Amino acid sequence: MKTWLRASLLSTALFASAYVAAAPMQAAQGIGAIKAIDAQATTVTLQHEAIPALNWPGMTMPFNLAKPALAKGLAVGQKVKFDVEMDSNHQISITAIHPVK
Ligand SMILES: [Cu+2]
Repeated sequence: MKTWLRASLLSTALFASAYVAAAPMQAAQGIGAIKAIDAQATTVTLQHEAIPALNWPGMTMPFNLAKPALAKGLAVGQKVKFDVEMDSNHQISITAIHPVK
């Protein structure tokens, strides 16, 4: 009984760590247009094109900025290229964003 319990706990732990390993941070690149930048520069709203790496269609949505400094030099109406990261909790943030012609 004791051995069975230990084996069972061990396999549960192995399963849990395998699950975490199977859901690593996902990174992807996108292209979009800036629709809004909030006053604290914590989010930008982008009308983005499809992002196949994340299985996303094109849409307009707000993104968290990894840090407010990323909003420096950005303005509503600009076309931008951006990097997003999705962590294991499916929290998405922009880690880089630059205007493009
Ligand atoms: Cu989206």
